[in-house]
Amino acid sequence: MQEVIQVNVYNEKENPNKSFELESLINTAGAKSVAKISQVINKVNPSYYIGSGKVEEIEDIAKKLDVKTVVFDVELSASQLRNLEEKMKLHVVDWTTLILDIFAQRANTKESKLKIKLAQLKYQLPRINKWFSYLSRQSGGIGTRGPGETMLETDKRAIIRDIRSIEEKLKNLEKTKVVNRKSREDILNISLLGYTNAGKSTILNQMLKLYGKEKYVYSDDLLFATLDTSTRRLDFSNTKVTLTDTVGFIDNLSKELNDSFLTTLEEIKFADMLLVIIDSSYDIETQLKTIDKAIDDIDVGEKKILYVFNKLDIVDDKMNILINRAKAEKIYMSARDKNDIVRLKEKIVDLIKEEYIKVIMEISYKDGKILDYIMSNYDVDNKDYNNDGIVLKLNISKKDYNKYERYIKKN
Ligand SMILES: Nc1nc2c(ncn2[C@@H]2O[C@H](COP(=O)(O)OP(=O)(O)OP(=O)(O)O)[C@@H](O)[C@H]2O)c(=O)[nH]1
Ligand SMILES: [Mg+2]
Repeated sequence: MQEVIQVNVYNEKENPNKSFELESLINTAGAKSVAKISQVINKVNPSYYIGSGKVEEIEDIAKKLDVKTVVFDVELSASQLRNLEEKMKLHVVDWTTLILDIFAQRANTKESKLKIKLAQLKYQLPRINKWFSYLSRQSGGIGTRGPGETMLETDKRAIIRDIRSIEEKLKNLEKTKVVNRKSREDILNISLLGYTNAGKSTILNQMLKLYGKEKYVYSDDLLFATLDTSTRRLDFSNTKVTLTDTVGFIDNLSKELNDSFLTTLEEIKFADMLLVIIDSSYDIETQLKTIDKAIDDIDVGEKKILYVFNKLDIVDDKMNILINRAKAEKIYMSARDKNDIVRLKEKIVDLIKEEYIKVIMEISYKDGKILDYIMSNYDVDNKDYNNDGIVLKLNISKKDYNKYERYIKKN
């Protein structure tokens, strides 16, 4: 296994969660962290990001432990990367490269592979340097998977051509997605979002077990287990919905990476409701901060949000969770508890019904299809049969209100 030195940089005080997170990512990338170095800085050093004394310290430790790679939990500019590599004679992997590397390793659909390759090419293009290419050929390992190895031989123009061709392919894939989305327009769409490893895929699978027929999604105790959005239909008796699983967030994503991330989250824009999943056993503050930013970036703050404080079964200090999101709709639960899954479903149904509008509808006997639809999707309060058709009293969704307005009796 490749051994690396990990470097955490803090701007206020040290945070053990951050060190743990970096170590987990290094493990996920298939390497092992053999030394942990950290520095609190109040100003970024333009040449090395960290202080030059720290750079020497890392160099010494690397020599002693015979390690060839250093991984940072921050994004480095092209010149910082070059300076650090030249000074230490070590391969330097920054935060963005590490995450992209994990994505490249784990992507398994055509779309996610293309998106990640695109992000890697764009990120690496300005950062190619002799040292980088030389080292990546020698050592392999983190930060060198994907297009890295061939960078030096490939002329920059060819890379730009590659970028264009990938963008073209992605555009075509987008067209099929629009068609898929259209087929779900009538149904209420719910999106799961949250920090990586919070339990999104597990919740979707538990819901499928009780209320769905379609196949499970992949879930594992890994950071970035999910890299593609997948949508499943659920039948909550008279309320039918789709639930969409999405790629997890992580703190400190660069602007560029964030943008490519956000395109994979486009689906959220089409949601009628968001379930924000939080791992209550982990740094809640960082999760909420990261999620708030993403919600802002995708511009979906106006949507109905239910905060799901998950993994309650492994939380010691339960009081600490209760202080978050005082005014928001929320639920405390464990995806491992079947009763909690039922409670979550009920909470979702309650929130959906809050938006319903009380109406009286008159549907003629010859519009059997519409009558069927209404009867199988709503709890009807009252039915009256008259000469022309059936008069129904019920509460319906805004979507259906607009769609079936001609059947709604207005006073
Ligand atoms: N103890 C406990 N573990 C949970 C709970 N929910 C999920 N997990 C575990 O947490 C790990 C991550 O769960 P996932 O559902 O894959 O997480 P995710 O949010 O989809 O993560 P990404 O796909 O990486 O973004 C898995 O090992 C789950 O079994 C819970 O309520 N309690
Ligand atoms: Mg997942």
